[in-house]
Amino acid sequence: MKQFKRTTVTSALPYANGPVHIGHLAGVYIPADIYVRYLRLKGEEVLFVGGSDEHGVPITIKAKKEGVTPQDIVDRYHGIIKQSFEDFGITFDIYSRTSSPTHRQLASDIFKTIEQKGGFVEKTSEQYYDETAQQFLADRYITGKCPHCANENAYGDQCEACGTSLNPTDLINPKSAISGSVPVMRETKHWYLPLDQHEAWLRQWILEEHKEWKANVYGQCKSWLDMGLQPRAVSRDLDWGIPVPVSGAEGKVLYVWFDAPIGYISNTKELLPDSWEKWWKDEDTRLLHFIGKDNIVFHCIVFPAVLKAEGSYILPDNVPGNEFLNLEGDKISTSRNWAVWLHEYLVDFPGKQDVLRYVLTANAPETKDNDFTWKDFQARNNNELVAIFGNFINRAMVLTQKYFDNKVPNIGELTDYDRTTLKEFEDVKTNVEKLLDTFRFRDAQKEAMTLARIGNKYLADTEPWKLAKTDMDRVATIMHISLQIAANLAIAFEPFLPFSSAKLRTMLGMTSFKWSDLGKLDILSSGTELGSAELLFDKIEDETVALQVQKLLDTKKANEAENHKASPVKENVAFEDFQKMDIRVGTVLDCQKVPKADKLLQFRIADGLQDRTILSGIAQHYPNPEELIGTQVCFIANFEPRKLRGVMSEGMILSAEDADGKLILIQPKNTVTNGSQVG
Ligand code: B3M
Ligand code: ZN
Repeated sequence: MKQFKRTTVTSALPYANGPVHIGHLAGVYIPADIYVRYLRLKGEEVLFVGGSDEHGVPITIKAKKEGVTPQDIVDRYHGIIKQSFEDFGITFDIYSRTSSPTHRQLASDIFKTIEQKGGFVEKTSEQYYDETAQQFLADRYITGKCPHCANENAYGDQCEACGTSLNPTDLINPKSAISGSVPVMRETKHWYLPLDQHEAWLRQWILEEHKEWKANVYGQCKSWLDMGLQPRAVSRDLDWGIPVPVSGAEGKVLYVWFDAPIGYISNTKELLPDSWEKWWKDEDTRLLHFIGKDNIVFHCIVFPAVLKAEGSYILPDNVPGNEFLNLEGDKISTSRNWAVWLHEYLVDFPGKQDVLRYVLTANAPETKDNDFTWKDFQARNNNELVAIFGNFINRAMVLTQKYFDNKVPNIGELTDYDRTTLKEFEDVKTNVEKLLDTFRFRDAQKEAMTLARIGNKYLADTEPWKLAKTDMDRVATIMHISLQIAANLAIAFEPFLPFSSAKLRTMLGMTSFKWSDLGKLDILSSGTELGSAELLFDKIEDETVALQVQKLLDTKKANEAENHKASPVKENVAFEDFQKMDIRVGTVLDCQKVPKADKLLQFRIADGLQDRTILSGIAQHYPNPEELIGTQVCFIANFEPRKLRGVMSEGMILSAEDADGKLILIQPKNTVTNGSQVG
């Protein structure tokens, strides 16, 4: 493996059209920050670059919706995002923005260089144009009827009702979202990056020379390359962005994905105007991009092709891309407000940044999508941070206070048991390093946690509190070792839980510390005065997480109410057809869950004839089925009988589906005779 002199770490530039949430943190910023902190602790030369991505169509749409300028939008969210990262201890060396003058200049320069080298292809094509607003329409700005599901409000790039991705020309009755007028086709010229011409070296570089990339990243690259690369337009007809810096390009801006990754370089330049180039142009620099899975193609294929076409930049050595984090089983969504927003979390859990960092790392979507649940958050806090980590530190501190006047006691003769314990925690260092070096942060954190487990076991096995009456020398050795384990924890957890590590270092009187001390037994010298013992973590109660769950349920309800449009009315039916249906009322004689079927309830219905059994898939909506006994329901009496789970179901019970998907039985308000027909 090549030895590098320094590392440039970038993390995806979030769009400044909304605040950041736990998905961003888990997928990109925490892993990047852990890695950077680890390198810094090892004394390596590293630069961590972040910033906001302030161009692109979604920002202009949001601005239009709110009646403000795109600049207003990005100013607002850039501030919020930057603050959230600071609050969560993401230690960027610079966090700037793509609207900065340095960035505009550099992105323009790079475009010009490529253009002059003949690295683009110019092509004319037909695109929708709004004659009223006098502008070309981005895909998102065109709405119309979806050819697949007939949704009237599909967008030019996607129908959100059926999820199909579309081209603007697929839409039936297209309309401009800006003026409402019917758009016309008009010719427009764009600059294309001929990715097809880059395919050969990209194949060699990724598929042959970077087999060590994470399987999810490598796999996605491979499938793109295997499909064959197509030229990609790098300009757009839009009035928000960096103007295309060549003549004949009036009204055109650089495509957001062309300029955004250049932001990594511009932000470095803004921070280090005189020495930025060594971070981007020196072959001895290792470049790493931390990103989420939807950004893989841009960082592994498009941006490297841009850099290669320009000619003076290094390419990434690795792109540790993650999958997605879901929230309570659903995809996180900014527009549906289905998220845990970082700024809101801090209002509800002040000072608990590390708890979230810990849980998100423990659950990081490193190889597949993962789920964040409040229950898991609570369990990991209570059962791991409080019960293992916090408990060990607290015992070590309290015992030292009690027996040694709050000073690190002298170490005496080691027993075999001590030596076994020490060996175990020396191994932890090797393992944690191996895992961090290969971007396996969840396992690395788990491994670091074994230090606390070792510490707890050591105290439990040696029982210093029992020896205190007979052998204070031995107690001194035990506490000396325990405090060294605590100091090891402070180092090992600095990358993961920086706030708690700092607190712990103060408690242990550690003024300086470095990664190379990890695994050692002489981090704290005997006689060192300890600080006062504080709780590192505290228990999170059921009520607290219940409130968060309720908050999400409220969001869900609000979304569903907003989105639930009654479905279109079906084709007309003739009266005779309706009459074929025999709908009746009956009284529930018995109702219970069908064993081993989550959804089914088995009803016994008095129907005014010989009674009947009907199975109905509403069990999840009626958790106490016995409460239905004695009430009346409506059912289709002549519904073809069918066997379900070995039981013959003789009819179908009617229920309505509420906006939130809940099924509610149709029940007459006043009691009617069993067997009465509905019509
Ligand atoms: N803003 C997309 C995203 O936030 C985009 C990343 C740019 S990285 C140069 O997912
Ligand atoms: Zn559709």
